[in-house]
Amino acid sequence: MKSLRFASQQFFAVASLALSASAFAAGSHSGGHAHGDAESAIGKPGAASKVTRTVTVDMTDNMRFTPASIQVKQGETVRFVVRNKGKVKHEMSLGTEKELLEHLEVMKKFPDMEHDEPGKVTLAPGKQGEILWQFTKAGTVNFACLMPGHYEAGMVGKVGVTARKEAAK
Ligand SMILES: [Cu+2]
Repeated sequence: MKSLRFASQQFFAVASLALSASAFAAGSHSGGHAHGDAESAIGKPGAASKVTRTVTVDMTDNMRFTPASIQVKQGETVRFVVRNKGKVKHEMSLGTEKELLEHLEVMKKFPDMEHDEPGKVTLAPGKQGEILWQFTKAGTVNFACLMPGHYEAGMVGKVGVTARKEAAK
């Protein structure tokens, strides 16, 4: 019990570091715990009523996402229908490259740890899940599978977010 508690404290220490980094990047301070609905550097959890597009993403044991490159417009809310077509567990995690790498380190230390985050779905073989996400900032949002060894094997992808034309000022 003691070691488990230590492990989770470590985990949250690392996780909150990552969180405060993204809160800083977004120019806001959400006060620490949990992403909630807070907007981060990569956008925010989407509302089902605002979905403008559905993108189906397949995950396979050759460590690939299909498609691995997705183009959206700034402001768009996307429903990702994520399907694990493989025989091992996979996940799709949205994040900045920095966030994903930090997360990867945590996963290496605590491979069995699963935690719910809106920009992420972990799926057993044959399962299907969803991520609803609104891309509020132009640029690139990365995604990856952070199961041990998968990121390293190239299980990554990118969402390109095209800037919305500025309304007349
Ligand atoms: Cu994977």
